[in-house]
Amino acid sequence: MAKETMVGIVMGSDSDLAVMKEAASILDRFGITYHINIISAHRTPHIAHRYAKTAQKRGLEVIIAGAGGAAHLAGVIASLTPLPVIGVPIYTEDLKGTDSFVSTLQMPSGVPVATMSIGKPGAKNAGILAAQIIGVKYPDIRAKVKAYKLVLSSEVKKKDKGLKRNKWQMP
Ligand code: RP5
Repeated sequence: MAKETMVGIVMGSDSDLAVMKEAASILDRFGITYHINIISAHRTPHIAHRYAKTAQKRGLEVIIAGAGGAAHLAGVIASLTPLPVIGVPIYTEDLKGTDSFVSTLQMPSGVPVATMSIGKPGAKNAGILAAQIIGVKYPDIRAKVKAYKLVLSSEVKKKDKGLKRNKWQMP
């Protein structure tokens, strides 16, 4: 059975919350406990440092970090903890999130950040990836991830059946 508060979700601003909630929702679905914090790599660097340095001791197993623009939060945290860090690039008006994406993705050799796609799909996938990482150790969570994948596949099959009457369906 999984233990308490295994995932830390952090984001650079409350303006990221609508996106990062997707990670929280999917963790809820898997019954994985998490804490959410707003911590900025640029506006509160000392707190980001403390958060990362104490994360493992506080029992976290995975960290999900979302930020937009010059999105350094995931990278800074990854540089200070041995825990796996999953980065979520937040969509931005000016550069459509490509700024966030490249800032999160292009880490130097030696400091990986598992970078997701931009925005809500990325945040949701971050939650799923966190569950998959944790599932290596906890069979109950692994089973929930497997069940989730089955639901995804049955939804697609159902949609395919819905095409039956259309002439372009594969015979
Ligand atoms: C980043 O700057 C945050 O992650 C957010 O995506 C972006 C804008 O922040 P606010 O100006 O809305 O606080 O650090």
